[in-house]
Amino acid sequence: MSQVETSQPEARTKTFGNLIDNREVMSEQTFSSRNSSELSDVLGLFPEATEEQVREACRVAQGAFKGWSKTPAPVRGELIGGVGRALEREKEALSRLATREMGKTLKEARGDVQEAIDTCHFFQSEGRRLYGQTVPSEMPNKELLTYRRPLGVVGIVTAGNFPVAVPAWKLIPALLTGNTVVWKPSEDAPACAYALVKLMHEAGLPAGVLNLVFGGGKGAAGEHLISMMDEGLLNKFAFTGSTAVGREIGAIAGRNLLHPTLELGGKNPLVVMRDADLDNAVGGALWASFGTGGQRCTSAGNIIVDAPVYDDFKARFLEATKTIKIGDPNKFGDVLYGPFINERFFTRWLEHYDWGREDGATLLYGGGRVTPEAKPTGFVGDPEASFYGWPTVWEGVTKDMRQFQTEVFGPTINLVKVDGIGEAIEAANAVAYGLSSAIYTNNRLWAHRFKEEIQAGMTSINNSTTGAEAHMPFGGVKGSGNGTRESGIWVIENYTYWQGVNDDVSGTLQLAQMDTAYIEPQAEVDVSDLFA
Ligand code: UN1
Repeated sequence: MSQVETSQPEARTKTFGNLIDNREVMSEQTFSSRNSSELSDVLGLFPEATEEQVREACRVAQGAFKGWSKTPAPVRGELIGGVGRALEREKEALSRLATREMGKTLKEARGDVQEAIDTCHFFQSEGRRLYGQTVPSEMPNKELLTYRRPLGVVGIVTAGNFPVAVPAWKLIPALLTGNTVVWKPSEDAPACAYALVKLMHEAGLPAGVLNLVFGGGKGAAGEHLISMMDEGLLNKFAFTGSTAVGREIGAIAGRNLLHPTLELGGKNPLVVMRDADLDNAVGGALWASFGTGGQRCTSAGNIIVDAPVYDDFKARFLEATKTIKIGDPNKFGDVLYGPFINERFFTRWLEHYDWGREDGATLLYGGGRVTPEAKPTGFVGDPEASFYGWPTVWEGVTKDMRQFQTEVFGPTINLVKVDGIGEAIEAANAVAYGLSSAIYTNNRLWAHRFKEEIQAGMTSINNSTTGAEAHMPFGGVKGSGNGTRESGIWVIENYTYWQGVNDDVSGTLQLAQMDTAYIEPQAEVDVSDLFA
């Protein structure tokens, strides 16, 4: 969690710099990164990069582009393999740092780091592919070829909920394909970002290829980096965060004719049909709703339950919700979720209680902030050490309600009753987002219809809305993004452009479409005449 420094920090608190041209560059203003579960624990002080420092980082990345883009792709791939090995070596330390800094459980933090390792493994060998095509020409003695070329300097801004995996989804393919980078990580996870970049530099990235600038978003380093598109210093932008900010980035990128990667919000539906294995569905729904305290972009937003099993599902789901263990994941290994990543997310989440009451939904369980006086039975530790939220369940939620439509990014879920697969799909599609989705059913036709008709970039059948594997296309439709995909082979499209090459060795001017020597057909053959 980040905090603007007001009091004098303890003398032993270390101050870190931006990493520009592989050198530590300090800024006058700093902010602190704090343990999300215990706000008195400071991890370090990080710089608020100035506009001039961000500009300098972009210029440095521009300068490093020529050398890096000319480095053979298999050599770049081997370096990425080295990053993967460094991450494997430091997996435990980095996972513990992520748990301390942003508050996810250690099991999840290990998954976060593993996703980055998987990404390195995938792209290590992609350095030996990055295939282009040889294409037949319509002319003799002429060859057609296609090449993937890097775009140039990539500006990257990421969120704090996946401090290692989601940056790696962008950094690794961007670098592998020969681009250079300026990255502004979330102010909620600067320590993880610093450690990640140090490991990437350790693997041998030449100076200036990957630059790290710290600071806030609005009016700070994030906005400065975005504005570098207008200064012509960036050739690509990649962003994970809110739909509102994504739209602004899209507009600025658009007027500069750049195609940004935008991974934005979600209000992901999880459907439970009448024939579902209810134990499996309850387990999946519980994890999708409350895992990471609901602070994944793939967390479930609405659980859409088929009428015949509604009461049964609701009873089991509530029973399971009441026993969830919550608390400081640094101290208690078996909690399902920890604190809010920051106070801002907590405050925004609290608002939805007013929406629920005003819009006429029914609160089945949960009550805002966990306090010493009011805590769920499964809460362990000191609730006042940070911002912890009750697992919250609503019912009677309908499509017109704000909490049905809006991403609340916290441990809250809505139960929505429907009748049959048609109504279930209609409800699932009735939001302005389309990131992830899930259905629990053993009816193959229903699963097939859901898969085909759901408006979402990702769909799970009999599994949670979360948990995309590192080599599958990640991204959404509608308000969840602009159609770009991260991960696997698909992401390469977003960090390269195609160059088509005509190589004419004929020694004469051969004009395509005009000089092409097509073969003239002979006289027409009438088959019935042949056998008359
Ligand atoms: C995110 O919340 O921004 O599919 C990413 C998942 C994870 C990634 C989530 N692999 O839940």
